[in-house]
Amino acid sequence: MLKRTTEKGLFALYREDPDKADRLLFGRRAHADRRGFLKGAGLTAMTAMVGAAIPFHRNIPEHFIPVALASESTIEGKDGLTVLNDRPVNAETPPHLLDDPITPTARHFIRNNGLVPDDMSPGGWELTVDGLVDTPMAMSIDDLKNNFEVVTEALIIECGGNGRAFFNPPARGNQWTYGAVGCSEWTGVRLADVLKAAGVQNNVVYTAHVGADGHLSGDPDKLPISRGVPIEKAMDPHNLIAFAQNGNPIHPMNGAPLRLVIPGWPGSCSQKWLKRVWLRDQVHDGPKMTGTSYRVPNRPVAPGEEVAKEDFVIMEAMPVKSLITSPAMGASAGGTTEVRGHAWAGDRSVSAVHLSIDFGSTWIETSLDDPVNPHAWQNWRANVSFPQAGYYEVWARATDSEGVSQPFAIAWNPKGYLNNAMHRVAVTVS
Ligand SMILES: Nc1nc2c(c(=O)[nH]1)N[C@H]1C(S)=C(S)[C@@H](COP(=O)(O)O)O[C@H]1N2
Ligand SMILES: [Mo]
Repeated sequence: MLKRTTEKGLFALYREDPDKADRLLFGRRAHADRRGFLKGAGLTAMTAMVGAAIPFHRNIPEHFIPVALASESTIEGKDGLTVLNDRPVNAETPPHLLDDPITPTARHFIRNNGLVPDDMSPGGWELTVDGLVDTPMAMSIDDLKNNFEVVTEALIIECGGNGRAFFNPPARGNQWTYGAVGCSEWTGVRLADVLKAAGVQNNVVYTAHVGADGHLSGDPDKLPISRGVPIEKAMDPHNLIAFAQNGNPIHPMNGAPLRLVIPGWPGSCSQKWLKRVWLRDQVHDGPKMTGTSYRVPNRPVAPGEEVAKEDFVIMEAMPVKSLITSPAMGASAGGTTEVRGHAWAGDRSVSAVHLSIDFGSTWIETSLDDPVNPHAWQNWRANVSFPQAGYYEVWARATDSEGVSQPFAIAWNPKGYLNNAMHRVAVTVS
C-alpha cells in the first residue's frame, strides 16, 4: 500500500492543493529554492516511498508524484494494475494483462468506495440474513460451507463506470479506461440457497447488502456503499456468497473474507466484505442506490444534456461488450497475427464476435468459445492477415444472444456509465 502520511489520498491532495500536498508529504515550504529543495525530511520521505535512493533527486520538480507511485501498483498481491486513486483505492488492469481465460487474482481490478476494514480474518466473521425472512440467520463462514452446497464458477464482475474515461463531455468519477472488469473463478455458496433457507416472505421486493468497509469521513455510523438487487435477480442460481477467489482466500482488496458476486449486473451490486443481506419490501435506499448513483437517463440524451433527477433509472444488466487482449495497443505485428480476447453480455450470452481491420467496412468472424459456465466471459480468437505494411486499427464487435451488437459511439449519460463502445487497438505491421 502507499504510505499513508495524510488523511487524504495522494491523488486527491495533489488535485486539490499541490502546494499543501508538497508541504504535508515532504515537510518543506512551497516554492522553495528550486535547486536542491528536496532534501532532509522531504528526500527521506520520497526515498522511503519509492524504496530506493534517488540519484537525480535535485532535478525533481515541485508538485511531483513519482510515476512509480502514481501509475504502478504497489498493492501487495496485485501485478501491473494502473492506480487511479489511493483513497479510496481504485486500480484497473491494462487490457493486454487481461489475456488469461480466467483472470488471475493479481490482475483483478479494485474498486473501493471507502476504507478497507481493519479486520478481515475469516475466523470470527459473521454473516447476518434478516429483514423480511421467516428465520433470521447469523452464520460463520464454516456454517455456510457446512450447510450449503459449495460451488465454483467463473463469474464476471465489471464496474458500471468502466470506459468512463472516453466520455465527452467528461463525466466525474474514476476515469476507468478498459480494465475495470475481470472474470475470476469464485467459490462459495449460492445466495439463492441461503435466502431460501431463511424463508423469503411474499412481500420482499429487493435485497440490501452491507459490508464492513468504513466511510471515507471516518464516521462509524456511515456506510460507503450499500446496494441491492430485485429479489428475482437475487434468486439467480449463479449469484454466490464467495469465500475463495481462484482457489485461494479472496484478496483483501477484492472483499476478503466473504463477498457477494452478482455477475452480469454493475459490479456495485457485488458487495465486498459482506456482513449482512437484508430483505426489504421496497427498493433499497442505501448509499449509492439513490440520486444519480449507478443510474442512467430513461431515454437517449445528447452529450452534455442536463437530465432531471426523476428521469434517472437504476442500472440493471450490463450491455454486450468485448475486449481485445492481444495484440496490445500499439504493438507491431507480422502479416498474419492471432487476435484474441473476451466478450460478455450481462444476463445474456454472446453469439458472435467480429473483427474489422478496415475501419468497419468488412468484418471477420472469430472463433468464439461457449462460456465455461453461465455468466463467465467467452474467449474468442482469429488469425488476421494484414494485406501490407502500415498502420491498422483492429476493432472488435460482439453481438449478444438477442442480436444486439456493440455500438461504435458511446451512448452518453451524465455519470459516465455503461460504455460498451467497440474496443479499438492500434497495430503497426512492418
Ligand atoms: N463493501 C463494498 N463492496 C463493494 C464496493 C465497495 O466499495 N465496498 N465497491 C463495489 C463496486 S462499485 C465494484 S465495481 C465492485 C468491484 O469489485 P472488485 O474491487 O473486487 O474488483 O465491488 C463492489 N462492492
Ligand atoms: Mo463499480
